[in-house]
Amino acid sequence: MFTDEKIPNNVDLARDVRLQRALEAWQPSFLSWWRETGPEGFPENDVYLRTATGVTAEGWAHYDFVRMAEYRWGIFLADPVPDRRIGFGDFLGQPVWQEVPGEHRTALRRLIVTQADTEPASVEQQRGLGRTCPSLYDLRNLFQVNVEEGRHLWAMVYLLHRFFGRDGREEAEELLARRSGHADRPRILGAFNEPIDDWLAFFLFTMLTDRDGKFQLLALAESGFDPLSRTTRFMLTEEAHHMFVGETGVGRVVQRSAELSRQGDVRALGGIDLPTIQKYLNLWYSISLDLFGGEVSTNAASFFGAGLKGRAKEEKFADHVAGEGVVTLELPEGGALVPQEVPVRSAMNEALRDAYVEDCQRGVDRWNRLLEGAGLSDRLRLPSRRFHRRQGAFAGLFFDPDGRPITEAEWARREDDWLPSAADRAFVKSLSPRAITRPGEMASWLAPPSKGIDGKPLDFEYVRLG
Ligand code: BYC
Ligand code: FE
Ligand code: FE
Repeated sequence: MFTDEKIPNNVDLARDVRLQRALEAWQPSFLSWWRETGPEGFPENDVYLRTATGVTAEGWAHYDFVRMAEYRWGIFLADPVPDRRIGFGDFLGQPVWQEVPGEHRTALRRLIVTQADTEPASVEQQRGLGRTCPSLYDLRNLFQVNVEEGRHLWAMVYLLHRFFGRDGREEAEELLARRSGHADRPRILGAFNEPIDDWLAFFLFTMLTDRDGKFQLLALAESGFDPLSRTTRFMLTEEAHHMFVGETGVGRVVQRSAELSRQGDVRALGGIDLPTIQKYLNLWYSISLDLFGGEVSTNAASFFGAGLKGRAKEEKFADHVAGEGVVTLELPEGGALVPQEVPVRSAMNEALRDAYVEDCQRGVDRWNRLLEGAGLSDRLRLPSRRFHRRQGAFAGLFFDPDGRPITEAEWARREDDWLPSAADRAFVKSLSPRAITRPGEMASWLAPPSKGIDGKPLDFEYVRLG
């Protein structure tokens, strides 16, 4: 039996007995899923974690030592906007929905389930990383990300239980039954079935794949279904930290790589060379681009028309109906890239991808300033969006990182120059034979962060090992 105290919430859970029962029935399954597929090791350790205890701009985060299994996964919706109206699509200007409109039920459930599925998937993917953490600070950040992805699952399961009746409850069970990378019951989207076997992959995942999360959540925050909008708006405040972990994580690897390159061979000195970092970047960027779906998508067009999923920061666009007009996309046709006119609504995935690419570029620019500051002329860069795609118009075709079409034979010849090879992965793994858990100590291959968490010093015991 849980109470408001055990599950912090601002949805008046105590007063909705049916919902409370449904969530109570789901909670033990969640906890056994967490034990089975959540972070390996450290189950009894106190971790210095932030917990959401409200939604006000200041002070929603409460920091304290908690054991992860006792984390208070809460249910929070951002405050309602008075007289909120649907901001785009065919129902532009009508009051937002507080209940699910019957005709949009299937589409909405599908959007929510797809979003929900990524949250536990990422926890599963990151399960083993604690065993090779580069510092106690990083270990704590990993666990922070993990418990918050767990909370994001709770956020979506709340919507399924509260608004979708029996099939919502069934979907909530399924969310705990699928497994990342499983042959028969994999997670829904490609990126969430890829292994994250080392911390360089973790940092690129939180930089690039959590950033897909940011843009998908921004698009869902525009939704005419108000509970989804309010839930995702609050999730976005947590997402910022995940991307911070990724961007600064890669930045620290780049920094160390630059320092070591002035002393000699980076790998021999225990660092990760820039070409290897670039290959990891190529991999996780291309996998994450796939998460936006096809360049031309009737799904996206109908989500938009129905007012279910908008564009990131919809208010910045001039035309919120987008009922007519075309955009020109360069798409493959008969072995060449040909400019094609696509109805604006059918190109909504590409519009969201554009915003994402721009945001990624800003992060890469910051890494490059680190390289510049270290006096190096080498730079990192985002590959072409055509490179290594498995979804959308470029899937099944072959392009080099500049986006030039190549043959399959050339791809096979060059793949190991562009994506992490088995040897690269083995090398990165070899740098972390064990967890580094002495407070303040850092692995050889990354620079210390510029500051600690919540004003604590770098040598703070973020995870108590005693
Ligand atoms: N992998 O019309 P299309 C996050 C499927 S991340 C596998 O082009 P659509 C997080 C598609 O389902 C944010 N399948 O695509 C990050 C469709 O299947 P059906 C997650 C894919 O529907 C880190 C078919 O291909 N949130 O929060 O316009 C850690 C044709 O699709 C993929 C969301 O995704 C793929 N990559 O767009 C933790 C938001 N891409 O109908 C958390 C909700 C497409 O033929 N989801 N397909 O069976 C959506 O809005 C849409 O489902 C998508 C796809 C944007 C993902
Ligand atoms: Fe999340
Ligand atoms: Fe996240």
